[in-house]
Amino acid sequence: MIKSKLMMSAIVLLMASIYLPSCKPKNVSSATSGDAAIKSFVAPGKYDEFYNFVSGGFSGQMTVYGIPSGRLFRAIPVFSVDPEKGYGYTEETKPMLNTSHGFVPWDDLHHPALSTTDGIHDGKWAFGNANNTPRVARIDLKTFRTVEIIEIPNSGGNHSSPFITENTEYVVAGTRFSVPMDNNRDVAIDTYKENFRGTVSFINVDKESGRMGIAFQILLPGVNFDLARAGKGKSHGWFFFSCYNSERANTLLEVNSTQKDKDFVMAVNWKKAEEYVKSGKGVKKDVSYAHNVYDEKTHSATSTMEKEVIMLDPKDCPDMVYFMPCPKSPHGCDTDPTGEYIVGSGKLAAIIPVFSFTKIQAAIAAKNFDGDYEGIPVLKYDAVLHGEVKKPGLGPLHTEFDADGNAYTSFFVSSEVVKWKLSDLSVVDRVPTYYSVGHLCVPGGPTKKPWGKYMIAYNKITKDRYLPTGPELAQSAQLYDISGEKMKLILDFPTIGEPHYAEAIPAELLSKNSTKIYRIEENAHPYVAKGEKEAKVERKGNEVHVYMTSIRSHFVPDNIEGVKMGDVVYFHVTNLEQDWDVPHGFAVKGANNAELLIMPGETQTLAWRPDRIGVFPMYCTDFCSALHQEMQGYIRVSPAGANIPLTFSTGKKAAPAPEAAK
Ligand SMILES: [Cu+2]
Repeated sequence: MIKSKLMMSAIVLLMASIYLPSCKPKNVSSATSGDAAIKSFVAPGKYDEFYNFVSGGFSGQMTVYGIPSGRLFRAIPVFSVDPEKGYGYTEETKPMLNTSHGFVPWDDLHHPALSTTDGIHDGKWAFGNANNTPRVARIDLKTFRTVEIIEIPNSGGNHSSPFITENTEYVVAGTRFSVPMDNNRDVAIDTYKENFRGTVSFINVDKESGRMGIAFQILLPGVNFDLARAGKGKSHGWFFFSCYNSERANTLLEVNSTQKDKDFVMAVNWKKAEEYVKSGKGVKKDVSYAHNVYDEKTHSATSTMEKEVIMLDPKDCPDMVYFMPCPKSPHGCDTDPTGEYIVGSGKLAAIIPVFSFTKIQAAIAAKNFDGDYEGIPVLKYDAVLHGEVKKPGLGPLHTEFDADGNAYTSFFVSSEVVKWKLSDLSVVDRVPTYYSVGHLCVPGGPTKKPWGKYMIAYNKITKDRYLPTGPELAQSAQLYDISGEKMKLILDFPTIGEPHYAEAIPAELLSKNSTKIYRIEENAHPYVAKGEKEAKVERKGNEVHVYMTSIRSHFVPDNIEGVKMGDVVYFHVTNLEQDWDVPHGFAVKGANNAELLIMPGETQTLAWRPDRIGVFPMYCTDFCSALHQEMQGYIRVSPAGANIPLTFSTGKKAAPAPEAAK
């Protein structure tokens, strides 16, 4: 009773801290260091030192900023359609957003993860999670494009994702919402405790191609999984997941899931799980989930429905899963660069528990259990604890590390970042954030080799930090210099959507591999025109396929006649340029779907369904040359029964369309 009253007052405090505008400290400008401008200044024409991959939260995209300048370079469309790039609108990219629920145009991306080899950033891929309709995406860091998306079955909100193992053997996906499973899905919500279960999925990643596949899932009690980190070094082979709602409440969670003093960090021995899968302990489950892959040779995506996953039940697989008590609704669950320490962060806690991997192993060997939770052994808190960071702040959320044995923990409620030492757990510095920081990023912070130098705080509230822009304000990041003893705020920069989590990587690891063009001779798109001579228009029933080319500053063909009402016109536009940074665009009047943006050597397709007769202009939308404005054409649409032959031309008399194709 007392505990729950205390908890209520903590919640009231938390609410107050969210809504009180008076949280702005006096003399804000004095919080910025005197040489801030020099430290974050990247002169015109100079490069940034790091790429910062930031989740776009509810925008469903990932954004890329330069550090230390805070300049925005790119928004990478991942789980939402994007009118700047045509992603999700072109015929080639629509399959990327296909799911077992059909086409989903907008999702919620929370956590980027950058691939590692031997625990160190390798610059190959970025992964991101779709929170709402559970999926994991892979982005190719040569092109900064989403090339694969896999849906996660038996999941109800993919928050605890996409965290990766040391050699990117696996990407994990833990479900936030537990859900009813198998054939027992139409159940009363208040049968939660009997019928709802959680899962974590291990998705394997091919070392060379990066191609993903769900290796296995683990069936778990109906808690909410929040975040996760793989072990590394000595703890390689283990994965740690924070979970809350061990009360297994299904309503008013802000009260009902905060009743217990401690929830859990779950430790999974995934090497052991692999053995169980090999020895046939897994049960095949009938499911249906989309697996979407973009092929860079055909410039097209395919979507395949997969039908099966292997499920491991800890009941049949002893020594695979353990719970460790962790105070007050844990969010962050972070392993230090050595892999020895696992830092839990209870959202409503006033201490930070640090677990020791060595002690976890000893406690497991000695069966030093505090009973079980739904059949899974619970390790004794004191037996696995390295120690607690005392009085660090209120509401620890997430921890990153530098290479010098320091940890940086964000505090949402007290709106600050606290630096502490892993060796003796002493607090050595604290700085305010403006306001209510969520995750942090130290370049390389989750890896074996933190690059350090900067710490970036991603804040939930920006009230009064920028010029007002109506009811919705820009969310923001704040950059701190951590090269000295004291952390120094050096820059604010606005972000797109909610900057939920981010990773940063040295620019040189990516910039040298960046794709400049697609080679036209390697273009295997079924509707490519590899030169103007191959440009043509073909009719197949009511489909009209335009094999169109674009090069500065004209289309071939640029005059098309013979289209009739009821036709669907597919403009397959190949950009013939073989020069870096010369995209062309394509738009036709009245297109309900989209426009196109086509990279050098690429083919993209716009499907156009004319809704009236007439002559319709079309033009290039990406300013490509001095005569960009001249890059235009016309397409004529006649009545359904008209006798106008299909013809096409550029700069000469119209040629008839090939007879054979009619
Ligand atoms: Cu152009």
